Amino acid sequence: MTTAPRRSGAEQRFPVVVVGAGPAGLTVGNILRAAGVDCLVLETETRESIERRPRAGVIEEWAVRGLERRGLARNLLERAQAHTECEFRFAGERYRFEYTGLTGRHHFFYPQQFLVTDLVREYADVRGGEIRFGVRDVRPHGLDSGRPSVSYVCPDSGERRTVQAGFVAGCDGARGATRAALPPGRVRVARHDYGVGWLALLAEAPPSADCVVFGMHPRGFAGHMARSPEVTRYYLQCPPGDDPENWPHERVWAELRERLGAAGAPPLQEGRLLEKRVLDMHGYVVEPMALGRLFLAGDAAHLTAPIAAKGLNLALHDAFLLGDGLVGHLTRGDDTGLAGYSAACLTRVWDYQEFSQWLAEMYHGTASGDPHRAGAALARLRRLFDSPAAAAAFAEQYLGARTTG
Ligand code: RFL
Repeated sequence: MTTAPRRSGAEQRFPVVVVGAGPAGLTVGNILRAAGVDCLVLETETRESIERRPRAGVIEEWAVRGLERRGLARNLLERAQAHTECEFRFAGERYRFEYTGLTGRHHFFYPQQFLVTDLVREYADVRGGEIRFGVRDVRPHGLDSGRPSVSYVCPDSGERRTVQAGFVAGCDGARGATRAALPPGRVRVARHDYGVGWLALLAEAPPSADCVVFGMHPRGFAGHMARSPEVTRYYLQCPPGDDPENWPHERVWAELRERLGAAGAPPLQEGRLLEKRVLDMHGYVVEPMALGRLFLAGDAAHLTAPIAAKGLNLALHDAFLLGDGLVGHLTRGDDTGLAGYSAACLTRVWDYQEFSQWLAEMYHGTASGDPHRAGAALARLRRLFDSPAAAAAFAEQYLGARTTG
């Protein structure tokens, strides 16, 4: 067991300070606690808020197995739905795509807030990890030095506190403080803008199909994804920066009916819209994902637009490697995991970024207004159903089945 002596107040010290209690940060924290490593998780939101925040729902099988191996998938395995196929709708027809038959793998559907609830309970209530919610103005210091620290404003007293850290795990998402604290010029940030927006919707309505549905339509892409028997996520392509207020209830359902309409498709089960926000589709990758004693993980290091439902999966992949690497260093003096961390993560990150671009063109080409792009997008779609080799390649990428996590 590696536990550093701790003192109170401004001089507290932890072998690892994890910034952010999302899937990445909580998974790292859980791996550290399981190995007896002391750590502190700092989170700007309240526990109630992170346990209720709806986002992802699709988890790849290798990621579920990775959680299971670390004792973190008990509820997930009991409650998640396993999906074996998806459906494409285009040119007024429905096309089922059975990916499990091609890969032997499933997708698991489990709302992200359920996973976060499981992870925070395991970390704080079972494994005895320390976590501070509601902290403000988190600032990493001395990242490049051998003695980093993190300061934050305490929600109760309003005082700034500083904790010394052996390592800082930057797991604070796309708008966090750790990536922003990287000295300019020390890392490269590669960005991609897809030039489209998605209206992300959560409807209080049961799913309208027994699998994920993708609609490619001249009016724009539409998506349908079950979240629970009572709640369904929908997406509608829209202009980037569009105002959700431009999308009243009637317009949303009329567009969904139109874009997801196909011969023999069951009618959509409509319901109250619980969430309506516009996401501009863009991505970025920070290289390398480590600087000195700071290691970035998850959305803090790379953003994958939800086009291919990969972000949560990548966050878990990073967290497995970072957690294991920190445990190796802190308990056995083995630096291999930390030394290879960035390169090992980035292989999968770039693979998924490329797949997102490929998929984005197939989803959005039809509505691009450019007949050449529209024709090519349709050819890309048809190939999935004409060519076993193309279908197998798609299934492998869609399931993240090529590399193991
Ligand atoms: P998170 O989940 O954003 O967690 C970061 C945590 O850090 C906190 N925080 C800070 N804490 C301390 N100090 C600061 N300065 C802080 N700033 C922020 C935040 O409050 C938060 O608790 O990042 P993480 O852990 O890297 O996890 C990434 C995933 O959340 C994300 O990639 C996915 O949600 C993306 N995504 C999907 N991914 C999938 O794999 N499958 C999907 O089906 C899927 N669907 C989606 C998605 C993302 C969506 N949105 C909202 C962008 C659907 C949507 C609509």
